[in-house]
Amino acid sequence: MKRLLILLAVLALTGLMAAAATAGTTLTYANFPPAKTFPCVQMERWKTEVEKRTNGAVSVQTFPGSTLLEGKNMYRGVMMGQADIGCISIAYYPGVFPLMSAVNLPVSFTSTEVASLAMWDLFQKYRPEEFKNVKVLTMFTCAPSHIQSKVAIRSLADLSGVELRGSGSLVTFINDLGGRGVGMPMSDTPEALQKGVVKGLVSSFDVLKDMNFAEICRYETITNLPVYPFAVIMNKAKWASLPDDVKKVLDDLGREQAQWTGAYLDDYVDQALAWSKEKYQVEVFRLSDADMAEIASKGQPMIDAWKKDVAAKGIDGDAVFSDMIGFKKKYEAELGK
Ligand code: DTR
Repeated sequence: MKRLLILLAVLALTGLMAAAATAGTTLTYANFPPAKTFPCVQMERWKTEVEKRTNGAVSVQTFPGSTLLEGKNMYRGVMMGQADIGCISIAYYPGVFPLMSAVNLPVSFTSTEVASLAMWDLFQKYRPEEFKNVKVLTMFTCAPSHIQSKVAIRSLADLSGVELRGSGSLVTFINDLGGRGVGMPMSDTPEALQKGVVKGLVSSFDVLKDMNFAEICRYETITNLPVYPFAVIMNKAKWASLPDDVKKVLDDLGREQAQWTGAYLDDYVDQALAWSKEKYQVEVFRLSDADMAEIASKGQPMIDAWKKDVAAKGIDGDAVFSDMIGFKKKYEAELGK
């Protein structure tokens, strides 16, 4: 009797395993900000496309809102296989991705679609060492960053001593402009705002709506500060285990997904600002020409500092930078953005 039971159990298990094998592969995909935000919107679009294009051979299980991995442990978590796929904000990892941090420099990107395509091309051209531990599935950026604050910043003088949350080059920028930059991931920002640790943040306007920051940050100052670069990365062993036809589907989607995300966000930031004006009557300030010139004057030293920093890591910053500007101009002309 006991033997029979064991036999039955073994048979049942084998049956289950066979069913799992025919059902195909499930990939887990972790993301740090809440489900409504654009990195998660693009994640759901990618899931839909992958499931469709592999005819269901691959299914993707998504984990938004730091439910599987958080902003700062995303990279390690994907390398270790805690998630198969993860979305990282490059600015949250200072010094780890020196070459691709070029995209976070003040070069006046005005369109997310342009910035995302330029980023993708830059990555394809250099295939930088810094990503050798993972497979890169796509890349994109957020839109240009602006100040969103509880206190009115009508001029740079008003910024003096004001704590604002940022990341990457934006922290340096806030400090250079007289404010106090506080570095933290987007997902920690609501609490920091609530507790008064910061009086605002510097980010693209999508979060006014998606994180409901418009409710607490009633003042928006147009600053056209840099975009933040993102990468969607996959565990290398998991990638290697995929059949070639699936790999092809994922590879073919890389550039398309970058463009889709950029185009989505370009539209969305305008909608988010309009929504914030209507729902919370937020005020939007434009800085004087003199203040905008002051912001522009901080840009070159940051670019020079980046070039010096990457040179120490064996990267030809001049070449990378001029390629990025070349891609930017090419897409600005092509897309009329
Ligand atoms: N501004 C960057 C990137 C960013 C823009 N929108 C979102 C939404 C969710 C997470 C990150 C971002 C930042 O502040 O991290």
